[in-house]
Amino acid sequence: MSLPQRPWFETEDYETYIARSGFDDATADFIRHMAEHGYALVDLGDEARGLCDRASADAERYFQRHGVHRVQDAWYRSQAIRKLAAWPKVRELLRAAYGRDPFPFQTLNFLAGSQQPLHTDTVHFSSLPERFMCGVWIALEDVHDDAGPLIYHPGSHKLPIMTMRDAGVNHAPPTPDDYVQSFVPRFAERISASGLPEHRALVKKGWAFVWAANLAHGGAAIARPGATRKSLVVHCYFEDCLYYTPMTSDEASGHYDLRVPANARTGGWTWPQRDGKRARVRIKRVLGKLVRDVLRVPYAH
Ligand SMILES: O=C(O)CCC(=O)C(=O)O
Repeated sequence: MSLPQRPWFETEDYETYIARSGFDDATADFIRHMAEHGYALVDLGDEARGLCDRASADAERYFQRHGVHRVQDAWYRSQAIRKLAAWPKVRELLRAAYGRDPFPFQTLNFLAGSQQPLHTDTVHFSSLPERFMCGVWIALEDVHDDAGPLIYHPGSHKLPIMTMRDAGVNHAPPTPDDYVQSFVPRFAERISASGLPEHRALVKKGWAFVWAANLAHGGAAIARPGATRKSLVVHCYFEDCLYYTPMTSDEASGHYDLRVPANARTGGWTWPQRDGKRARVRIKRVLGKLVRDVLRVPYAH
């Protein structure tokens, strides 16, 4: 059977897909929630809950050593983080909702709320076909309202994807400053104009909040100084796609800065390909990947 060109839950006939696939009720509910709201909550179960403290302790070493609140790709050195990133129940649900097999390509551990401005992941990581990317946000402790929870706008995944060009950046390639000065304010205006209300994710330890690539989300302000909000964000791509970085691409002129994403489940990489045909990737990207793969050092910042 050929792979879908759009995630199943983002198509108009997802009910027909659910009916013909014979999913159990929990899977069907997950797909419906993703379709209607752009996110869904999943209880990862007691075994995963048991891993949360180990995952926090493993990340803590980097927080302390570098005096930071965020570490990227700690899965390279932590079995607990890697196991949570590749949790089989999440893989099954995502495969059902998207119609393609997912793989975790990046992890981020946070000690405290990120206070990140509202954004979608489509501007940071994208794919061809589009929308085959998602975030799996795992609470490593219960999240409290004053600790800067994740904020999100249910239904915003149905809005058109906003690119840097849509945000008024007309030179290529765009820069991180363009993101801060143009994308962030324009995107906030768009979400405010949509009238979609803001929600706060008070997620319990061992639960995952899964978001669609185009769901508007960010981090609320921390109201209690010193409050922790230990979490693990897992970014996933899906099989047989081209993976690229929109910020250093120029989609309008057909230039895609292709990536070779890591695969935290296998420990290796996933080469970008489409319809079974492997893509050509800039040598700079491949060398960067090789170095990263040999060193396998998490990045604390
Ligand atoms: O955890 C947060 O506050 C936001 C995380 C986030 O936006 C992301 O990883 O894409």
